[in-house]
Amino acid sequence: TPVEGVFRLGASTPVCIESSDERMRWVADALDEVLQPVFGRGLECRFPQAGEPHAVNFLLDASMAPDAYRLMVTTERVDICAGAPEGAFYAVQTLRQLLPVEAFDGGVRTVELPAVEIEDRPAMAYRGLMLDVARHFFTVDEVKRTLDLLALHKMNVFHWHLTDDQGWRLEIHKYPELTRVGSVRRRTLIGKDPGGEYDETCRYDERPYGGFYTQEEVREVVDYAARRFITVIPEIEFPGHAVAALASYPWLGCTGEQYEVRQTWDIDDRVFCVGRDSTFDFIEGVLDEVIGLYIHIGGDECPTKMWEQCPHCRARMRAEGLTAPRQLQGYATKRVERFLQAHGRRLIGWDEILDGGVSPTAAVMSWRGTEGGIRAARQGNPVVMAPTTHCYLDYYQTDDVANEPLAWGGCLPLSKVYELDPYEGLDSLAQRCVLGVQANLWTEYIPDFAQAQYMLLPRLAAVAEVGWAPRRRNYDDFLRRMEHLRLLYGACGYRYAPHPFAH
Ligand code: TNX
Repeated sequence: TPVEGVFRLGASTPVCIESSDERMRWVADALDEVLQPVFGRGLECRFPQAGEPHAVNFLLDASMAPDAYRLMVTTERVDICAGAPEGAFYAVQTLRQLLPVEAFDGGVRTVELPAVEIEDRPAMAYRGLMLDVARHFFTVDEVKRTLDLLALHKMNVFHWHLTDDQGWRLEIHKYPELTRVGSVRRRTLIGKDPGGEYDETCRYDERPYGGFYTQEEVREVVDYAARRFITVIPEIEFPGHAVAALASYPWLGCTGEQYEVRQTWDIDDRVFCVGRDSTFDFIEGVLDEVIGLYIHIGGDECPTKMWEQCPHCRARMRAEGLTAPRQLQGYATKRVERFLQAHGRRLIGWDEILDGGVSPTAAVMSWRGTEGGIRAARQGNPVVMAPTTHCYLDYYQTDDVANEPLAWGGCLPLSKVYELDPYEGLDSLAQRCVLGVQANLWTEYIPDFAQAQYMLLPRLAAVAEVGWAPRRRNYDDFLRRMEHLRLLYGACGYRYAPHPFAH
């Protein structure tokens, strides 16, 4: 609600925080970060007092939801009241959106904030982005800038796709070959993958490509995310998308033949052997070194062809009384989930984990449309909606493909992303199982961070709003508000796709 008048925020406006919660320091840091480009420095911060005139006052009120906030800007002062530090953090992001973009040029003495009363909170608890760092690698700094983007959009989950056929990107002390061998591919296909038909017309760049994160770097990223109230969910693909791991330790595959880290992008038949116990010893050893409450174990696109021919996998089927090879995936997933649960952690996987029979506790990420998510929610499993139809930001943004950088395919304009209804097809009981929504950025055709930004923005904003306010949407109003957000993108130095703004 707009109110008459403005508040003059200056470099000497004090920030007063009445709270003993340590994490309010992170909120004050966030405010500094927002104001740094405006004043060239942050504001002076005082603990623990609030209610000061001509100040930015922070207060926590435990009767509010942790992620809820009230933001009152009057001509006298700015009062931010939140249920917990995360709510206060979201208020700071809203404050950033209230700043006039001209102010971001720096060296400004005072800026005028319009007087407003805002009451706000997210409807969905999970508002995420998945970044694939396996197909193309992104540096720690680039990952941090991605987290900054999530913070700007009040999103709170970073799903980090760390392993795939084309590269293993996470240091594991117990299995050093994973990064020594598995993090580098000999060369990379140029152009669009013909889908298995690799002949002499295929061209490769003939350059080794690699990269991985040390565990220290991962801790740095997790800490950076936590200070922005973002949870990191690492993904270790199992049992499919495994070739980089098999190239590192050939005994993990059914045939044990010499594998090579993949240089092309289609689905590979060569997956983890789930007949041998040594495979489970391996994955448990890996997961022991992976941090996080939720562990994503992938589970997508896992062909059963090798299992059908493997004596160990066939013996496993007999021993477990399984009647179809696909059930081996259910067996493997449940076995890994038991291990995670015994260590106080929870499993999340792509919707294929439903096909082999899923435990009632596993969380399901629905990507092949929303059907898997609907099925899972109806049987009471926690669900995240990330369907290709609305959430695949690696797809083209217009149908003018010739004038766009090479992308996976499909056409997913901003308006379509915005249309996602994460509750469609679910009664109110099942709706409660839907934790939230997620955008996915697969990077087969996204070689660098500039292009990643171009694919993310502005479509990430649409996913963010679906998660924040799934029941209160109006595309024209969204587009109108995007005009300001795009200026903010520019002022923050982000690259974005211009299509939705070309009138
Ligand atoms: C399917 S989505 C995949 C990925 C690809 C993506 C391309 C999912 C769980 N698996 O391996 O990168 O399509 O859009």
